[in-house]
Amino acid sequence: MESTLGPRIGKAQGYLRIATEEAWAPPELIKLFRRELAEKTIDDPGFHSLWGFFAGTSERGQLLVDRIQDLGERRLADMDAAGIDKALVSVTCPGVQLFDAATGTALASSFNDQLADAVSRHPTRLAGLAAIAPQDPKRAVQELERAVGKLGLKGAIVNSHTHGEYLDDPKFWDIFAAAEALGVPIYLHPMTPSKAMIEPFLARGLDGAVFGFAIETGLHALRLVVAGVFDRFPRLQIVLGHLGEGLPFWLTRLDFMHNIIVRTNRYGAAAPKLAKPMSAYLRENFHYTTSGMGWTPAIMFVHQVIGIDRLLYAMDYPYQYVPEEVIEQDNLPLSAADKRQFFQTNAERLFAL
Ligand code: 1DF
Ligand code: MN
Repeated sequence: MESTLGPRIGKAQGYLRIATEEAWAPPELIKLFRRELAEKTIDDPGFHSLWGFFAGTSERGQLLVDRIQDLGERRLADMDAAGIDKALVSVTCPGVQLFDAATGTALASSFNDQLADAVSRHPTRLAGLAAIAPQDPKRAVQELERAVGKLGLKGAIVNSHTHGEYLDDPKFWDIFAAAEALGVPIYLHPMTPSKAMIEPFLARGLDGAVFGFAIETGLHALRLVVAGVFDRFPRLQIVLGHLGEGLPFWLTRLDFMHNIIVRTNRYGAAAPKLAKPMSAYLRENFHYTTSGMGWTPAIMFVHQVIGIDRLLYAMDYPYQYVPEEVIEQDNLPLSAADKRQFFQTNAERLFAL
């Protein structure tokens, strides 16, 4: 099938193209990132390794900084040029999770107000996910409820670890309870590996989106599964980008090995017996987007082992603004019905667009 990108061309294709992992940085966040890069008061080696481009003057850095702040004409023009009808926007990683609890909580509500305001100016082109600060779980729940109930945002984004902590710790579970009750998903977006495991990645420049992101975030997702989060919250939906950070490739091995672990009770309460095999949760409680992975064989593998109902399009603007990848995904060897689910209706259903 041919593809012609351009404004609103999705309609001519028989589907709208909805991109679901699209980054935004409020100018205030860029200012705070730059201050932290200079002053180094926060002990997060991954942040200091990767985020230099926000302070530097490289061509890629400049382009990213220009594009990522915009929620108006610049972004819409780039969407038009790549044939993207609607972008589900979220604050870029690590977002408000970099800061202390009070700062992160205050920033989250300010950013959510700003995002909702931009959506109200371009309601057909933009939708948004809420920023929340897990550093203060109680306030995070309140902000999620406000952002969804009052501002019309469509769920929340969490950028993997928060100061080295993972959401499988029960102190965070009220956030899952709230998301489940509201019927909104949580997008588990990558972050550089936490301090406890980043060193061997840093030593060879593998900590960022090249690989470290996937290890950190895939681990986080599996920690949720084996902790029993989805036995407790069976309707909770987690969204993973980058085609699930590699996890769909692991389904049968996870089941085989995890079964041995729980049968022999090797880790006691840390790895409890679950109601279902690990793969069942990865099929029933997760959705998978193609952010940064516009590659036909990998997408078709996830289509085969997970299924069309949980596969969604994402670009990862502005980090991977590659219009050719939209053409590749227009030309996936899928039926017209599956392609419409992939680009449009799965996102509309999952995020209540
Ligand atoms: C990069 C990629 C940076 C993604 C990101 O946030 C990011 C990158 C700072 O290429 O450096 O979210 N990503 O999702 O792939
Ligand atoms: Mn991203």
